[in-house]
Amino acid sequence: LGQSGQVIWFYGLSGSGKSTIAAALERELHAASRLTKVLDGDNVRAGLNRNLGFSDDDRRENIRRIAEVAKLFAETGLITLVSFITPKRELRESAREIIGDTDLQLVYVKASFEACQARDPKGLYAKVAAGEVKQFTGKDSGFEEPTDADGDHIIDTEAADLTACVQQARSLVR
Ligand code: GGZ
Repeated sequence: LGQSGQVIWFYGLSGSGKSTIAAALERELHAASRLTKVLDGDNVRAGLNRNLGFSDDDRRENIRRIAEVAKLFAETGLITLVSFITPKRELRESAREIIGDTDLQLVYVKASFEACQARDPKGLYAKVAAGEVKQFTGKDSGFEEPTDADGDHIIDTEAADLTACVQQARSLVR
C-alpha cells in the first residue's frame, strides 16, 4: 500500500468488544504519536453507507465499500482500525482481495451470542428478544466463525480483560 499504512480489521458479533478494543488501541497509538483512523458503524453506516440495511446483499456492499475506503486510508499511511461484524468468510475474503494480504490483519473478536446478550451495552439484544429487530446476526442472520485454515487472529473477550485484549491487538501494529 505504500507508506507504512496497514488495516487491522476487527470482526465479531454485536457487543463482542470490537469497537471498545479499536478505540482503546487508537488511544494508545495516539499516545505514541501514530496516525490512525477508526471505521465503524457510527461513522460509516451513519454516512457513506446510510442507504444500506442488514440483508445479505446490503452487508456485502457495506463491507465492499468499507474495504475500499480502508485501502485508501492505509495508502496514505494511516493505521486503519476497522470494526464491523463482517459475518461471513466470503466477506472477509473479499476484504482481503481488495486490501491485499500483506497490509490486512483480520482479527476475530470472539464472544458467544449468550455473552454478548448478557452484556447488551446498547440494549439491542433486549429489542431482538422482543422481536423488534429483524435479520439480527447470530439469531436470524448467520455468523461464520473462522476456522484454523483461515489463519485469522483471535482475541477472546470472554477469556481476557480489556487491557490484555488491547495488548494483543497492539502486537499487530507494525
Ligand atoms: C446486526 C445490527 C442489526 C442487525 C442494527 N444485525 O453493536 P452495534 O449495533 O452498535 O453494531 C451493530 C451494527 C452492525 O453493523 P455492521 O455494519 O457491523 O454489520 S455487517 O458487518 O454485518 O454489515 C449493531 C447494529 O449495527 N445493528 N441492526 N439486524 N447488527
